[in-house]
Amino acid sequence: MNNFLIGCVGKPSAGKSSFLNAATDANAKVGNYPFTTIDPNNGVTFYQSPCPCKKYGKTDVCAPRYGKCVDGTRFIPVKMLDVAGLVPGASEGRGLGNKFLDDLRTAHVLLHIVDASGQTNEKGEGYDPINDIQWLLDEIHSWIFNNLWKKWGSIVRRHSALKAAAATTLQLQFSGYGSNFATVQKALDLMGIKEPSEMEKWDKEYVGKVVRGFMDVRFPTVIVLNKIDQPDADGNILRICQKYDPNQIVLTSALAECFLRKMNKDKYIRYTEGSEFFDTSEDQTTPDPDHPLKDCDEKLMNRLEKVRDLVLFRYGSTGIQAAIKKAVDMKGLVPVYPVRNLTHFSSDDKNRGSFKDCLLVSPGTTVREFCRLLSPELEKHFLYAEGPSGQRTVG
Ligand SMILES: Nc1nc2c(ncn2[C@@H]2O[C@H](COP(=O)(O)OP(=O)(O)O)[C@@H](O)[C@H]2O)c(=O)[nH]1
Ligand SMILES: [Mg+2]
Repeated sequence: MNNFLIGCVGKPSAGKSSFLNAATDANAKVGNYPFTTIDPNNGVTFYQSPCPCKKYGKTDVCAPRYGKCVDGTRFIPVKMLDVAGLVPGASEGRGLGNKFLDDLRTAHVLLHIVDASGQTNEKGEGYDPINDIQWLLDEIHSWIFNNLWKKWGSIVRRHSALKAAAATTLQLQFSGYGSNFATVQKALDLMGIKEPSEMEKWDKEYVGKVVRGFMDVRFPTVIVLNKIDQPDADGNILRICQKYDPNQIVLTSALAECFLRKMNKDKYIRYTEGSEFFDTSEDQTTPDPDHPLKDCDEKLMNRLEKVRDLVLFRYGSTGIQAAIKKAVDMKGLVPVYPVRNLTHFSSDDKNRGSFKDCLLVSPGTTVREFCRLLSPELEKHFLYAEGPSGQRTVG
């Protein structure tokens, strides 16, 4: 199954837990997923992608083993983690510093949840959320940089003695942050650092820059501006979008999504995750006998209208699905559907159900590597793979 893990980080009260609730399917039988432990900080969310069942006319027999397929849209399960405990000074061991850092190193992409309304800070006062983005970068940077810099002398001596490549030397130091050689090499390439790297000449400032370059590759981050339903959010959003790359930013209301999901579950409305609309019983011109809706009282109607006006109408959705999509897209992951039979697109020899499995993989993953992800046994006997139009791939 997908090992990809999205980590929610941010200041206390920014809305991390709410986001996790809003994004994860509380109704799903969590134990059904091979990778979940049932604890409040973990969840399974879904990346939505067009399912190949539509293209190949198999919608009626599409049978995902995990996740679901709704009218040709595949909901691919992705793990999510609430990386709680980051407080200012965490890198110096304050708050839940170490637990936070342990969690952080398991995540592949970060969602930085920011309270865009700037309602409260640690001291319970209003504050400017624009500083939060730099603050998170600084916290992670201090953590990695301080560990590296205190050993820098001996790192460089060893490096020179072994005449090692910079990527080899740095990967030894960075492996604890869940990095691999390719990650470090990519960071060095992006910074234009070539061999011989002359690491001996790097000063404190330059090492700091290298750490920053490494962070960009190792911890791609989506900036999630949360609490857009709050009146003070507008101005802050505008300023943050001017300062940072808008492509990195998603606007959300975790609270609105939690509310809409609950109303949908309790059958007051019909609402699909990610949608711009929902229907109440009043909106349904012809009631759907399969999904009868209860009538909303005035108080409920007012709350729903508010969500419609302040969130859905203004921003097009609650943004939760958009944030998940951005996180997966930021890593460039692509869904791959392994099947045993190219007529039925089934996974067993009795042709029961199509497109059972789906894995998100990095571009450039070879078919052989993909086999290893499916099972080491399969890789041992690997000869070639065949695509839907009969093309064969051997490596
Ligand atoms: N108005 C509004 N409040 C929110 C939103 N998301 C979270 N909150 C509230 O912010 C507070 C802190 O949320 P929580 O998820 O516990 O934050 P965490 O400390 O980052 O996990 C709670 O009172 C939430 O109800 C949102 O989108 N809009
Ligand atoms: Mg929390």
